[in-house]
Amino acid sequence: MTEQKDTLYANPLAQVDSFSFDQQVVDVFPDMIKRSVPGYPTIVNMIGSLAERYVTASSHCYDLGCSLGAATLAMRHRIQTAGCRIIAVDNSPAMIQRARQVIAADSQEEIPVEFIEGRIQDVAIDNASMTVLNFTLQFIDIAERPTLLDNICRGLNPGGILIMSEKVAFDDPPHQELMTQLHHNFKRANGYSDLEIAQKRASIENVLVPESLTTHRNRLRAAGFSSVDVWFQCLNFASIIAIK
Ligand code: GEK
Repeated sequence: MTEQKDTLYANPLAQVDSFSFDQQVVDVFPDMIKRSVPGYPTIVNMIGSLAERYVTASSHCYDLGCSLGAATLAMRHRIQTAGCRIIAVDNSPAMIQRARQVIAADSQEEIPVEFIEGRIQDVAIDNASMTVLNFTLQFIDIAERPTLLDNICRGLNPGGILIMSEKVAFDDPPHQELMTQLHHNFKRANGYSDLEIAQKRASIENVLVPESLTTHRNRLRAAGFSSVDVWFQCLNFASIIAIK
C-alpha cells in the first residue's frame, strides 16, 4: 500500500474543525504519526520485542485503539508461543476497514487477528498476557480512564503487561513550554510548516488531553499493577511498562 503524505493542514482553513479519525486521516495516517510523534517507530518496534518476551501460550493480546494495526503487526511478527490470538479494537470505521486490509496483506498468518469496531471502554478483556494502549488513552474522557485501566488490569494474567504510550503534560510551566517548542521543532524538521503546526494544534485541542507521568503512574498503581515504569521518553512523548 502506498503511503500518502499528510497535507491536511497545509492550506489556511476558514474554520479548523475538531480532529477526528475519518477517511482523510486514515489515508495519511502512517506518514502523520511518524512525522508528529518522536520515537513512534522505536516504540512500535519495542512492542514487538516485548511481545517476544511476555506473550504466553494460548493467551490473548489486545491492541486498543489499533488504528492501522502497527502494534498488532509488531506483536504478530514476534510472538514466540502457540495458540495466541490478537484482538484489535478501534471505534473509527475507516481505521478498522483499512486495518483489515493491512492484516489481510500480512504474510504472517499463523496468529489470528480479530477486529472489533467499537469503544475500548466497552471491550471485555480476558486471559491477556499483553495489552497495548499506544497513544490511545489520551483520547479517552479523563473520567473514563480509571475504569478502563481497572478493566485492563483485571483482564491480564499474573505477570502480564500493559504497554501504554502517551503524549504527556508537565506540572512546571517553563518545562511544558520548552517541551512544546522542541516538539514543534521536531515537526518543522519533518517538513511541517508553522501553519500546519498551528492548525493541527487547534484541531487537536480538547480532543487529545495529556496528563502528567505522575498522574499516569498513580492511576496504574491504583488499578492494581505491581510494577509501573517509564521505558521510553522523548520530549513530551513517553511509554510506560506496567506489569500485573
Ligand atoms: C498505533 N495505536 O499506530 N475506542 C476505540 N478507539 C478509539 C477511541 C475509543 N474510545 N478513541 C480513540 N480511538 C496506534 C495509534 S491513534 C494515536 C493510535 C494518534 C482510536 C482512534 O480512532 C485512533 O485510531 C486511535 O485511537 C489513536 O500504534 O493518532 O495520536
